[in-house]
Amino acid sequence: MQVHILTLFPEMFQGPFGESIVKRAVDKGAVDIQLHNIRDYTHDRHRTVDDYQFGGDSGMVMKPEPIFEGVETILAGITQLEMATTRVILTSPQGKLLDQKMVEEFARQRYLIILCGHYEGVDERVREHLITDDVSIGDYVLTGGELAAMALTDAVVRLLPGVVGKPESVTRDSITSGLLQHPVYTRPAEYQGWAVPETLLSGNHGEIGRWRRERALERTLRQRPDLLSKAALSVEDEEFLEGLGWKREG
Ligand code: 6GU
Repeated sequence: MQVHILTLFPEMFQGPFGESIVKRAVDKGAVDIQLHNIRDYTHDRHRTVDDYQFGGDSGMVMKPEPIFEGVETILAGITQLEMATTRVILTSPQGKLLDQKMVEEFARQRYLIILCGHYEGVDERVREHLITDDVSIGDYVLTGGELAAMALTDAVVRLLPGVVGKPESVTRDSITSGLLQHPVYTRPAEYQGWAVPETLLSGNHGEIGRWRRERALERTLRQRPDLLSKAALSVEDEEFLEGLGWKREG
């Protein structure tokens, strides 16, 4: 997969992409991440990327010309057929909330172009005529779309074939299954007088499985009850949750 990121601050990406799993994925050739400075697509002496907004109001707006030129330059290296399927993603607080389903969809593409929004926003003609997906990573405001682009890229890269060791560590993890992850423990079996739950040391895989499922259900109910309506729940799961005061919808 090729990920092209258009940003005013390409240096911000060096840290997160230069370490750990993303770095390994790049080194292995599972992903090719290319950073493009939007300022390189300006032609005036001051390399202007923003301007005042029509209609007044404070706050600068990202100009359309460098963004169109940047995206078009990237697209010039992509065949016609693939161009039609290339996603051009804008990171902005006005975007659709990113979730694992969207991440999985992005991970199936051959090319992603991510435009990092800034200032008060980007000229609406960019959104109308260039962007295929407008994405936010949560209901809070960041100083720019770079951190969101990093989060999105990281989540996509870990799904690419061969990047995370075992396929089940990707499919069985939190959220993918529709529930939050159960608690996990490692050695020592007792630390400062706090013991690891006995069931986990029992060697009884049936009981361990049930313990994990129940803890995942319990935790999801406490922290993210909204996830339960979409999770695949068995009759036993529902009975367990009802014992904790949960009520089925509808
Ligand atoms: Cl994508 N951009 C900004 N500026 N703030 C955000 C965001 C994006 N997602 C959540 N907050």
